[in-house]
Amino acid sequence: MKFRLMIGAGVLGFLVIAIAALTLLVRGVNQPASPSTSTPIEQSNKGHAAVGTLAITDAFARPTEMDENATNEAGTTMSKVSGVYLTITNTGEKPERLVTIESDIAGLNALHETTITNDVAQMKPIEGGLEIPAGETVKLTTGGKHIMLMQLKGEVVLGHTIRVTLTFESGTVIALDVPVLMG
Ligand SMILES: [Cu+2]
Repeated sequence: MKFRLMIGAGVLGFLVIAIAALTLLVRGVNQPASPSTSTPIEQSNKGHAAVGTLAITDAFARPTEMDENATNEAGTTMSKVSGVYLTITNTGEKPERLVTIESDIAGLNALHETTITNDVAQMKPIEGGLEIPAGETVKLTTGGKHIMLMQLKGEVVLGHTIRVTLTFESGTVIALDVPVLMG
């Protein structure tokens, strides 16, 4: 029994080293000099978290992209942005409201809504937070409501995770690691 356990540990150790080496290799090839404050994926529960009667599922962020709308919003020239998309489920008996969003990669984290007028997609801030009615699920999607990451402190890199903290009006705080995917 003990012997078997030791073999298991040996194989696991080898796998961990092999994966670490591969990760280094891939990162080395893809981003030779890209500055980033996000961290590589290491948690298995990335994109999911639950506290009390609130659950976040299927969270993901998109890699950094240029945003033409930033010109209108911030009154500055085009800037780099990213978006976070996720599903919030409220199994409680009272409505909840997402009021504050923070992340380790952006200086400004805002709730946005994309609307299409005359075939032109436009984004505008959602004022007053986002309500999640009792017993319901609200989805933040590409092309719908979403979290906009602005004033980026570094690149949002494909394959890494960013740390996002959601604060609700009730005082519930949910922190989760959001994987960066091509959504
Ligand atoms: Cu937006």
